[in-house]
Amino acid sequence: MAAFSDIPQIQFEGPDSDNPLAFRYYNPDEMIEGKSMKDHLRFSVVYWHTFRANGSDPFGAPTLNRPWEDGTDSVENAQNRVRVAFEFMEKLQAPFYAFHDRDIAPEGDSMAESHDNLDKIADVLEEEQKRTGIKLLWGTANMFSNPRFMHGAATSCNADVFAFAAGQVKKAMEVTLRLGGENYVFWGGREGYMNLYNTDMKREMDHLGQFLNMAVAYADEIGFKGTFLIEPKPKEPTKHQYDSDAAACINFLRAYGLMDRFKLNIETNHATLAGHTMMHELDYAGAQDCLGSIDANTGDLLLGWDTDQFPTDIYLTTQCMMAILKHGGLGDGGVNFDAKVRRESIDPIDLFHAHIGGMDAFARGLKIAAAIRAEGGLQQFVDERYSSWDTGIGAQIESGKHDFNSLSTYMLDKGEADPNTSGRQEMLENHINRFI
Ligand code: XLS
Ligand code: NI
Ligand code: NI
Repeated sequence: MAAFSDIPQIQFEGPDSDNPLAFRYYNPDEMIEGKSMKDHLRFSVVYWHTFRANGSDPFGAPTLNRPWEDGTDSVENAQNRVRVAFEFMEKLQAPFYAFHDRDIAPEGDSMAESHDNLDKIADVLEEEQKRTGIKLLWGTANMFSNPRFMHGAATSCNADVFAFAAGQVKKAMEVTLRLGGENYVFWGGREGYMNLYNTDMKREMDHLGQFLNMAVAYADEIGFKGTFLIEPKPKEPTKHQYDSDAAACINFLRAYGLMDRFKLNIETNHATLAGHTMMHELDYAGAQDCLGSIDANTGDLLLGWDTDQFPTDIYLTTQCMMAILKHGGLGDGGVNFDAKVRRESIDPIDLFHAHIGGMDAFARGLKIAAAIRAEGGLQQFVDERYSSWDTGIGAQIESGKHDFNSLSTYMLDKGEADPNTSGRQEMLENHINRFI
């Protein structure tokens, strides 16, 4: 039954190891800024890509060898897959995982049958969580694959679809609670529009706000205390998604009174699709006290869609960790690898190489970011750059002691504003390179 019997548990062997099945940088118990790497990073494996992707794409058939699959959509096959998943995560030393309801259990012919299937899989998930100590980072409901959601779920033009979505999220929240999930995610898969001619945008957004408030009310009813997370993405599958980027999501949450229960789950490839860097999205969310968790992956500049590749770029992971450390860490969130192996990487062992690479890249980013912070030169530069706000007129403005009249008088008297300092961008880029 074991699917990976020839693969040992992955261990930290240090940067000089030439073993491809070892960590060079991820050393779970190593302390950084007073916290273990394991607790900083809270790595999570996604069920959908890692255990459900088969290598098919819009142009071609499945390619991936997954010998544990029996080729059916049975509950039994799904239960067996859970055991394989936990064997994998245990060998990888991944402390968390995340799922959509439809990744873990087959959808039935009715809502009742789907619920029943979910319960049968949750039984095995619960057993395996107990056996291994691996925890659920978050659960979510897939409200984008089934044709009933073609016009959206909470934003569908059809009220019955909204009702179906409510029933589905209710159940997904119950399963998440049962499995001790620390968060619950909403990614608005089709919550957007393809064309404004046929769309009542205001009505759709009001419905989404109402739906999320119902989720909060139900969480209170059943005692789910985890954080709700919205995952911004600007497009794909729809042309425009209402949760398009961090700023749009936060505006939405404020408008519908959801700020105290929701944070954001920021995904790298979604940030770049929105025309932002990941660091920007993290810093923006952090600045608004909305940084909840991250979906760690990367896109490809030459391919303009959500390619969900494993992150290996040290600059990217360093920038992520600089922003995350700056805002006090991920709390109950984690570094969730919403990433998939390429369809040409067909062997089960490729799943190990992919995750090891992502974990090492983030561990390295964490160490580099911590070293940059410890050295302090960058922060010192930023502090000095804003020092006019620390005393005199700047400090008075920040503490609310001025208005347009007093500032106008001040400047008429002074004559000119002279920000005679260099931004030193090139020097700072060189400074970062010293630590990479
Ligand atoms: C798709 C999203 C999705 C969410 C969970 O682009 O990243 O996988 O993370 O629904
Ligand atoms: Ni994601
Ligand atoms: Ni994505």
